[in-house]
Amino acid sequence: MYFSKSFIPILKNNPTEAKIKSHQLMLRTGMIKQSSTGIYSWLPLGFKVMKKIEQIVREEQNRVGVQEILMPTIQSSEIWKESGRYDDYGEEMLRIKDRQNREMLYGPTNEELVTEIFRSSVKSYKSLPQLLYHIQWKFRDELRPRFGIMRCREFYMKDAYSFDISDEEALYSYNKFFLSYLNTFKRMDLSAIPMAADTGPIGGNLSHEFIILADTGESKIFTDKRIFEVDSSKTTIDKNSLTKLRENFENYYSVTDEKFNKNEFERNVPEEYRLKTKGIEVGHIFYFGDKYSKPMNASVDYNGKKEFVKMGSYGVGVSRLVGAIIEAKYDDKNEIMKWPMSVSPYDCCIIPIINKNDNSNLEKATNILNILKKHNLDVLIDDTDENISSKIKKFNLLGIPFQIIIGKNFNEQKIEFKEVFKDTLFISLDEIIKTIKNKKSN
Ligand code: 5CA
Repeated sequence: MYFSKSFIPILKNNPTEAKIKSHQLMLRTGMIKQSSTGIYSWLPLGFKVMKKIEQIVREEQNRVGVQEILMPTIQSSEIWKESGRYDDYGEEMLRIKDRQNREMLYGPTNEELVTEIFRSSVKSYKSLPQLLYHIQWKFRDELRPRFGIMRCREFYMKDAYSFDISDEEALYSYNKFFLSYLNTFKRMDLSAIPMAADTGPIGGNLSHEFIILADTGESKIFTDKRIFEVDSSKTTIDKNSLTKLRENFENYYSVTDEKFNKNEFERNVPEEYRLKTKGIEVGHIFYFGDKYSKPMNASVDYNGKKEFVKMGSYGVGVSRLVGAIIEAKYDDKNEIMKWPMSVSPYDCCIIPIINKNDNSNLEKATNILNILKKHNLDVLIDDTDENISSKIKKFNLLGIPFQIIIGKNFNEQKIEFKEVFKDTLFISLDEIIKTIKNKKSN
């Protein structure tokens, strides 16, 4: 892609309305554009990142056996009246009337709708467990939308739902999501810690938030530093291995502020391991048994007996993650950003120095672009006539992990090549391709 033809409307300065780095940078680099309060359009650069995040989330759901569906954004109020949440949900729910004057709503979450889908077709315990997910826009009329897409009104979420015959089986499902979330965030180069959390309007009594550390985060957290050392890499998806994994995490005190108890914290965590800090909630899982299945009569036949299914729900903030990754990866001091390779909008950029009346560097750059394309690398080439220092500044801001610079001493065997945050190298194109592909496959 040629920069001059791309739709990346970069702003000269940080927009003053944005208070935190991710919001500033997303507006500045033209990733998003606000359309009304807490509602955003996603422009190509932001959209590419979000779609890569979505695909990682999808692959990790599929890996633990969750099946993808797609439910609508607009729901009927009837099912919410059945569960009793139509009134409870309050002002956060966007309520709409259709032309027949029927009460509809824009879904803030989907427990009711998925339960309705389940109960109309699953009749026997032999079809359990059922694990279903979708990735869909949600709307919550937040009282104080802020920080751009971090706390907005319309956002993109992966929400999954589990249906099981017993508490024991349901906890097995819960633990599958627990592992799947650790793997999902790891693939984005994030270290997300599971923390015991409150259940709020979703309900139930078992819940974990997955939190990444960031000073600008909205969640206050209290944790034992040793939790960062817990290794999940050898966990398999059998029952015992998953139970052990959760125990290994739960050995360490780690809670959000709603669950915080000073005495417990000080009793359980030696002083040198105590960490009080802030974080961003990127995922949240809940176990709530028959909270929805009972009032909505979602039951199965279990050897002639009617059993209400035991349910859990599991959310990932797909759009929020775009901002969360920026908060985690941005280097404030040097004003440099590097996207993790797995979600980067482009694999590499080519920055030719272009002088008036001399297109030779642009031609060399185009040749390299065509070769990289053949290797399935997604490359952005800066064909503008800006000077080199402003071009480099621009790409440092865009955060594309690799830069190829084509200047006046271009040498095919020693091409100027840089990975952001690392030293400049002078290597051949083959070596460049190897380096980028290597990073992609990690
Ligand atoms: N039904 C459950 C699980 S599917 C549920 O809705 N959980 S939630 O309320 O915790 O939301 C799941 C995730 O969506 C959160 O962890 C967060 O990452 C993201 N999220 C929630 N509210 C917003 C918001 N206003 N803006 C951006 N992301 C949000």
